Amino acid sequence: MASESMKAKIVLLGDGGVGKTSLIRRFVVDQYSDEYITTIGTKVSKRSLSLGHPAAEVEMAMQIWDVLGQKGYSGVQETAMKGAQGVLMVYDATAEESRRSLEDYWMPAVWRLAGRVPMVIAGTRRTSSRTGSGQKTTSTSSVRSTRVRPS
Ligand SMILES: Nc1nc2c(ncn2[C@@H]2O[C@H](COP(=O)(O)OP(=O)(O)OP(=O)(O)O)[C@@H](O)[C@H]2O)c(=O)[nH]1
Ligand SMILES: [Mg+2]
Repeated sequence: MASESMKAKIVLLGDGGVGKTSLIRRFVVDQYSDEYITTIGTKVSKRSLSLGHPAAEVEMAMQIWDVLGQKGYSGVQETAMKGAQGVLMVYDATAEESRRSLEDYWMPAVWRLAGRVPMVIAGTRRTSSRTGSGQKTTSTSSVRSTRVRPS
């Protein structure tokens, strides 16, 4: 059993539809769905991990905040950002606008509300083949991430 325990508030941010909720669902319950239901307000999930060497193991209890990405809902987004100890910034690597949004909107908001907390940037990439009717039949994806050190 872990000898120490830590808690961390982690928040996922990025434009609407970039895949934040999908990443959380995969991480917390190991499930995926092709359906897109925008997050209404915020949703908090929990997952604990044991970190470190067996002799000095730390139990990390993560409170993972998912928030809708659509602009104009700054109230709920600000509540999610306040007190965050880590941020996963998500953008769609096939939509340049969603990457620019991280620099122009999401990062300045985090610096203002949570300070210079550690951030990881993840670019999601969608590859899907569609039938003539436009229905998605297969899809795969990958996630690329970059760590941003607080200065
Ligand atoms: N092919 C593919 N589709 C994905 C992937 N991740 C998310 N999607 C699809 O992208 C759509 C939007 O995903 P969400 O995870 O709901 O996006 P979100 O960032 O939470 O959006 P908001 O809650 O509106 O801010 C859904 O239709 C997902 O099925 C992925 O890795 N691969
Ligand atoms: Mg969502």
